Amino acid sequence: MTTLIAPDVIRARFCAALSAMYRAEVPLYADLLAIVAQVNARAAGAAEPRLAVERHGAIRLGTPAELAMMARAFAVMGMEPVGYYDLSPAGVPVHSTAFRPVTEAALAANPFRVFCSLLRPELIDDAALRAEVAAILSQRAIFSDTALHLIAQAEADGGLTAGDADGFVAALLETFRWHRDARVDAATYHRLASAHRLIADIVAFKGPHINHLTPRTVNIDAAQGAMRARGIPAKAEIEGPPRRAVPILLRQTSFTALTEPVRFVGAHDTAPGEHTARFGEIEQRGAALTPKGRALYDRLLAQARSGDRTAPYSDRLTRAFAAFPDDLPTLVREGLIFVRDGLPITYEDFLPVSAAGIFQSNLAGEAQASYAEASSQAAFEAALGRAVLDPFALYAAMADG
Ligand code: OOG
Ligand code: NI
Repeated sequence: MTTLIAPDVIRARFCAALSAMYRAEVPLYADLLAIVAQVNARAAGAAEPRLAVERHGAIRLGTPAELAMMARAFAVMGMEPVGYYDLSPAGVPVHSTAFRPVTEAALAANPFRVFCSLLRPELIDDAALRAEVAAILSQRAIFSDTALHLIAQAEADGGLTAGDADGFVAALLETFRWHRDARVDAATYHRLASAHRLIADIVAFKGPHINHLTPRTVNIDAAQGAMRARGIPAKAEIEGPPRRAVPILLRQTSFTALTEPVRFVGAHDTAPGEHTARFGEIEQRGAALTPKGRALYDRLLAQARSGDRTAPYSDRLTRAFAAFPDDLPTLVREGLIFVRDGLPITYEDFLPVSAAGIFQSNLAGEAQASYAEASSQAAFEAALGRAVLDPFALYAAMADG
């Protein structure tokens, strides 16, 4: 009898391999990890075992077929699509889900998740460019034959043996690797980029290079300060709720994406191109909000963002969130957070406004116009080949009564 490896173990191996690859490819990310480790070591609660491993990464896919296969690859690692995020109101032509472990045991074993976006070509106005994008993407294969074979084998056998799990991790890692050689010439790249820089990032390359990884910190304000002190170009604002006594949801910051050399098809080595995509991020997580709490969060965030523009954003945010209770008994009594045994349940998902802010800060100079097209969870799920899970239902199942 052959022994199959637990999906949690395959996910942990994949996360470790991805982290090692990204640290080698993006040395500034290794610096960021060192800063976060220092900040966490100084903070109370540093003994927490899950702190050292990355919490998430992100990729951007071009076609429904790529998304459907990626969902099968993540399933081998015990990761399911949770939530639907429409980024088009923020002027980003993608919609997304998060592939993540969904049970408490799986989250505790290894919390790694991937924010995964799919291009919405219907948001490209120019019909000729839209056709060109479809033609370019129809010609690319982002998974190796070995990866495809092992995904099918895992599905047929209900898992992978130790040796095959290692083969799977190594093969899938190639899909996430950066490629300096673009698949298009410089003129095509610039045509894509002038429609939207993100379209060039998704379409012009051999695969969906991992565009960032994100360790967890217990003090994001200190980590942001430490980044600045080291001269790392930190994003202007921390995304999400303000600093609070009882942290809620998710706060995030990042260093802005690096401009890196690329080689376009037919280009001479004397005229290198460049592309800006890869960055590093930090996150701090707090309590998962109930639908009632989330509605309050969304309302107060909108208030802060639309408020008096002459005041600094952080002041507007603090002022708006004065209306969000900040002590555990009130949060529980008013039904704003999910709790079990008196403790908040940690938020394990993402926030669409924050995600848009992370995208935008890495698209320097990109206009912020929003797309008028309606969101399309049904189209996303058709591409995915299944429905996404409802995050609120997952938290409700973990909570008391
Ligand atoms: C994903 C941005 C969203 C987050 O942490 O909210 C994200 C991307 O840039 O592809 O990762
Ligand atoms: Ni992120």
